[in-house]
Amino acid sequence: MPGDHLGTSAVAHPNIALIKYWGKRDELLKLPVADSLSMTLDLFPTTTTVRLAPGGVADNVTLDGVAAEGERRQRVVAFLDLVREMAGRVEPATVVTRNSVPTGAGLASSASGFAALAVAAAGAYGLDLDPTALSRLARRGSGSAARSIFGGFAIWYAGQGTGTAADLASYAEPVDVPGFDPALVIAVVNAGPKAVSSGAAMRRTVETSPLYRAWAESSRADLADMRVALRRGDLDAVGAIAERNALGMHATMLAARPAVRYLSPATVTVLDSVLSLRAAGIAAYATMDAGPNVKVLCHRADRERVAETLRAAVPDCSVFTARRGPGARLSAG
Ligand code: 2P0
Repeated sequence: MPGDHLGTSAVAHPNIALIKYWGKRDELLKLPVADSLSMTLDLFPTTTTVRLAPGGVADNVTLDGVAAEGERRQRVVAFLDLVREMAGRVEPATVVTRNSVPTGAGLASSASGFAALAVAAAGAYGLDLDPTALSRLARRGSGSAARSIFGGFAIWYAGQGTGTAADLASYAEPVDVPGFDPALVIAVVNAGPKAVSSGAAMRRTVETSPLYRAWAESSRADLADMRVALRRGDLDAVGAIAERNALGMHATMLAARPAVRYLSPATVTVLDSVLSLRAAGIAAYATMDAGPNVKVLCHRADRERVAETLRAAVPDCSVFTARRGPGARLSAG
């Protein structure tokens, strides 16, 4: 309940992009250069509770049991400022967040984090927002969070232009593909935090990579092909398009000056084992985000075989198997 002394809690899951978001055209509004498309997972939820503190002097932010400081805290405070401005309220809040995914490891903790915070903070401050407005709000915390408002597959529209009109036009919505329920096998080859944040890496790529424009163009074409492949429920086509889109994104980063390289030797070993699975007739396709970990899309019937192959390829990696999961929602805390 808004203003309840126990606070308002929400849960959200990370999403993995099949067509990547990489690059903003507006840093403040977090407006992307191109549309992207993702699958929300059923693993690694983030639970966030927002409790108003009318007598307090400042926001209090706890992340996985530790008081957040510096830039991490500031990002949450700036988000709460936005919610307060929308709600015409001024009270500070206490925010408590629990992640079940290694933070900062390219496993989309900021997507589940800001999606859960958007739902919880909107509830706590008494904002009545529909899912589109929640998606737009979540985007202001972290671009990819716009997609975690929805379960299953979601497309996030870049919108056009600048300013308020563009802000209104950039949100995610579900892509309805009822019969399509693949597995995503996740090989965590390194759960440590990344050396370059995705925000800084995107900026450097847009500003300095000579390949960036070409990638953004080809990503638009990939998205059109992806929508057709999803509608057909064609896992081979979905996987092939997702894999080429991800490799293209990493290529444009590698061409940035200085290069942004998230992929490690273990990543390449996993990519080789994905190729060997395909050579053996198993439909398996890889995608990688802002980190060395690899997510492999496959039929659910093949998930054990794929997981075993990845474990054998990199014996000290951790392997998780996900499928499509739910959208962000209020929870009991
Ligand atoms: C994505 N990634 O589409 C892409 C692919 C990583 C690689 O969205 O600066 O944390 O907060 O908007 O959303 C990671 O970037 O960046 C991301 P901000 P975010 O999932």
